[in-house]
Amino acid sequence: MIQRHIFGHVFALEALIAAGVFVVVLALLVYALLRRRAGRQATASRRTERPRLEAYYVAVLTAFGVFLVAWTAWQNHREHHTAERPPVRVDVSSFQWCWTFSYPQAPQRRSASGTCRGDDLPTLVVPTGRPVKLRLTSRDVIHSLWVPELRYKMDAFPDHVNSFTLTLDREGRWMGKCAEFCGLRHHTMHFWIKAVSPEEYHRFLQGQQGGGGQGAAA
Ligand SMILES: [Cu+2]
Repeated sequence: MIQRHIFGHVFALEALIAAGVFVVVLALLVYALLRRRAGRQATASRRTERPRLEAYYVAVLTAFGVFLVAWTAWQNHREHHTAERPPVRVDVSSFQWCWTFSYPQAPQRRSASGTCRGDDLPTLVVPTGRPVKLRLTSRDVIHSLWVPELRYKMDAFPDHVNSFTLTLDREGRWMGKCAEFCGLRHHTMHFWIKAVSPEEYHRFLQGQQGGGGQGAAA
């Protein structure tokens, strides 16, 4: 299952429900205003409580909340527990203020790296059509790996490894950022995530072995 499709669907459904709630609340507000104007002779109700109405209100809100939490958790589970081929592994290390990406399949584990200064951004290269397991950590403070277009974000903690699996179904390049304020140059912590064909990915790893390393597929 493709990650951005799953999270795209989650976002679409939640936005739809939020829009529906907004329209219903707005309609009730307009109705109340018009009704009040129409009935100028009417006196205001003195009731201070409507237990049954409030119970309905709580029940509907609870139902929406439980559904959204359960459905989102289920979609998350689907994404992270795919029974596809064994994943390709990439180690991601964040630090003030950039990223390194290491490929354990390549013997020398060289990292395609940039400095995060100006246009010199590191590139995370992944193959298309295969699950890629990213193991994410930090060398100093808390960072957060965020790829807005793919709707993916996960925090990077020092002395801890967070991992997630993503599968990209088409070739392309997307901008990633740090989503956790981490100091003076937090705003420069950008990187590219680039999906290439399995053949090109293989060549990229071979290039790593040769010691090239600096964005052979960037
Ligand atoms: Cu940051």
